[in-house]
Amino acid sequence: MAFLEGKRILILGVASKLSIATGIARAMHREGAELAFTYQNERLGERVRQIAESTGSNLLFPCDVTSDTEIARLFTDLAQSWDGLDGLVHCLAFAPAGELDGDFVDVTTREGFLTAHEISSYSFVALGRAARSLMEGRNGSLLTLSYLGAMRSLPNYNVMGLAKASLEANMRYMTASLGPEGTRVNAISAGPVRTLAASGVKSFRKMLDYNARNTPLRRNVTIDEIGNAAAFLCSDLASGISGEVLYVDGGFNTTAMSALPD
Ligand code: NAD
Ligand code: 0WE
Repeated sequence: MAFLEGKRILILGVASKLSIATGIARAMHREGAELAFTYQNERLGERVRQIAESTGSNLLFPCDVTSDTEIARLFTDLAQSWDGLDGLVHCLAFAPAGELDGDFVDVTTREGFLTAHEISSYSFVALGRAARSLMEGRNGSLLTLSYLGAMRSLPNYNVMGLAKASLEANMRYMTASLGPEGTRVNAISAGPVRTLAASGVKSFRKMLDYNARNTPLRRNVTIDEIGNAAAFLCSDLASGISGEVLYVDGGFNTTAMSALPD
């Protein structure tokens, strides 16, 4: 198959081998893409380097998305190796821990709201702008990762739900903006996965169990399944798809009641 042969794709958001970005990198490498990676800080650099190497890449750049300077430097550095870019995968989010534990109305602060939206939504358009000239006219593709908490409320996801709603709208506005120059923009709304970001969340195991029991497929999704959908969306097989939120959640979002109770 190798439907990403000849594509150069930048992946942001690898933190460990469990990261959704790692599953995406594996699938894209398998389909023949050339990959580059970013890491948030030096603490994560070594681990990301190993994962990059396992996908045949030695292109590795620091980028904390709260810094305009680091975003700008990322693309000047990347342009030293690549004269164009075909794909960018935005696989990062953050809200301060206190925002994700307790009653939404009680725990949501101005500062936490701003941080969540800055890192989890604003960064996508900031990266899209910085990547624009490298991607223009190549039928390239931008992809971000969302969650059902953008559309529905659930316990503790709180301000992250607002940030994901913003991210999905951001994706649609970027679609309108970049479409005329041939660039597509999409989101994957993934079911819950045990990653580093999730391990910081109280009762995440319970949530995974609830989710598996109430999903049409009766199980949770894997980072490799999310990776396969991501590889497809960034490939020419998806050349007619832009502005879309693709659910990779075993069908969870489509049910109002998964089965009759006993
Ligand atoms: P993860 O912890 O493996 O990845 C989160 C990444 O965000 C890390 O690599 C971290 O370094 C990065 N990050 C945070 N703040 C940053 C900053 N200021 N600058 C640069 N990078 C920063 O967790 P994950 O679950 O793989 O998360 C990846 C994406 O998938 C996120 O957008 C998350 O919301 C989304 N998502 C996760 C799940 C889930 O259940 N795990 C489900 C749906 C969507
Ligand atoms: O988007 C996410 C995780 C986002 C996230 C997680 C953390 C934990 C550690 C953002 N910021 C932080 N900050 C931290 O300090 N998911 C979709 C996974 C997730 O997180 C939840 C969930 C699900 C599902 C938090 C509460 C409830 C459900």
